[in-house]
Amino acid sequence: MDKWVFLNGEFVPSEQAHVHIYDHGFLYGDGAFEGIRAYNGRAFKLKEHIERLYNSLKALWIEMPYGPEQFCANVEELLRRNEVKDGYIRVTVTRGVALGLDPRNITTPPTVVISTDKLSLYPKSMYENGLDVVTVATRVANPQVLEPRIKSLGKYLCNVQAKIEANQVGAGEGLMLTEDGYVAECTGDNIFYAKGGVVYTPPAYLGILEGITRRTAMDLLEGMGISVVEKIFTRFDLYTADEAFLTGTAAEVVPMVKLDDRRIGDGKPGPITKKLEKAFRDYIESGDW
Ligand code: PXG
Repeated sequence: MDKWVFLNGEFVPSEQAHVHIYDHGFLYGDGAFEGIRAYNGRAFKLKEHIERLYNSLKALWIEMPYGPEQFCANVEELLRRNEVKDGYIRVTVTRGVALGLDPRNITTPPTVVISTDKLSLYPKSMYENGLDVVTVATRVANPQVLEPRIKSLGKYLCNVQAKIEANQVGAGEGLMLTEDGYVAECTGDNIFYAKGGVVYTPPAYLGILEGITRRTAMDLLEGMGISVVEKIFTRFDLYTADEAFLTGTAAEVVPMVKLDDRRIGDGKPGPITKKLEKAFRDYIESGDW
């Protein structure tokens, strides 16, 4: 057997972990997910991830038959069974099974899948040299249409489209703007820049995902005596910034050295970014999270 998967209340061998063809997640993108990192056998910020998941489900009106504590216990049990040390945990919850979009037709509990996997690490050069980012045409969803704070499956169609756009021009990431042209976030990362020793990042209400790594970075920066201000800004602020970086579960903290072919600062990872990368690494190693 390859490994265990948690599926609808049971631990099953991965080759037997199948989801129904009429699952609402599959048919309509009707569900929510989380991507979590495991470090040294423990899920990083598990409580925060599961709290965000339950908030997503609440907003989507998907009712879980058990609470977040039980969910966390299931994740931890899966980590033990699969003997994961450093890896990736994928959590997916959908509304359940029914053909037809009317949720009243659903007769099953929500579909719950938890799986673990190896983490495909980014090349070391990405951290050493920094990322080349381009602005993509695909905008983040307008909160009047699709609330971006819900980590919903359906919303990620925009992010996949944005990633394709970035790939097509060979960029490391795609910068997504709001409909009004304000800087929102990248396809799977939050964005920060520093100017005059102060760090800036867009506020959550602008229409971004409230990243768990974003919060961690903000706390670590404040702990180092560096102010972090949430404000609305445009690409001009990034073009003329001293330095910039991205945060996310997959990339952790990664320098961003170019936007739309303009060098940011001197085009090298900046001192605040490097300090934060080290603080993040130390924080992970401390295990005190
Ligand atoms: N913005 C967006 C749009 C994201 O999808 C982040 C910011 C960073 O949030 P966290 O909480 O990770 O700091 C994300 C995170 C996946 C996957 O399966 C996607 C994310 C994280 C982990 C896995 O592609 N997105």
